[in-house]
Amino acid sequence: MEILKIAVTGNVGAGKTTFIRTISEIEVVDTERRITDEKIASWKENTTVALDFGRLTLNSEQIVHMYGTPGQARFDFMWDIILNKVHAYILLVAVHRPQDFRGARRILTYINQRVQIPMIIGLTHTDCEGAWQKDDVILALGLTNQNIDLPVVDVNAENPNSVAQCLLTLLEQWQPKPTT
Ligand SMILES: Nc1nc2c(ncn2[C@@H]2O[C@H](COP(=O)(O)OP(=O)(O)O)[C@@H](O)[C@H]2O)c(=O)[nH]1
Ligand SMILES: [Mg+2]
Repeated sequence: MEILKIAVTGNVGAGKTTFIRTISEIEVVDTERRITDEKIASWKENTTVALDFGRLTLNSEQIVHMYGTPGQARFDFMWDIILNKVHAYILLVAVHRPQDFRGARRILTYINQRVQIPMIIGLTHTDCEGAWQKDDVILALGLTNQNIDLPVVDVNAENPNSVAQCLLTLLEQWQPKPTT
């Protein structure tokens, strides 16, 4: 049995917890807590303090394990633990919140400096008011000038088909590695 470990990362509110909940066949370990940061609390009640974990059976030989990274900076140490374990990752970016693009870009740089593994960028909240167009997000994330060639797909974290499609696109880039 091969276990494909995938990190689901992105800013607070990008849709990580929803993404994992939508596709997981087990109840996601609930690590949500009420937000204590007043700025964020004005628009979001809960955040992930430790990590979300979900599981998806692909076939008789392969299972996907999904780890959602915590959004708040003081949990950064969790990142290194997760990054060292996973085989691929998904960066979710809420395209209606351009003030978060810099944070997404930082995440991208952080990961690329540490690991070379398959990745995909999932654009969430494309249905929301103020959503940026894909090409503009790609520019804002600096993907073109860093010569980073990776799939950028629209994904609605609330929609099982959309989440499955995003995972499949990621799995297409898979280079099987022995699991540890
Ligand atoms: N309209 C819309 N809402 C979304 C989408 N993706 C996630 N959400 C909602 O955005 C909110 C924040 O998502 P959450 O999973 O908590 O974000 P996290 O902080 O990254 O874990 C939740 O209310 C989700 O239901 C999307 O593509 N479109
Ligand atoms: Mg969350």
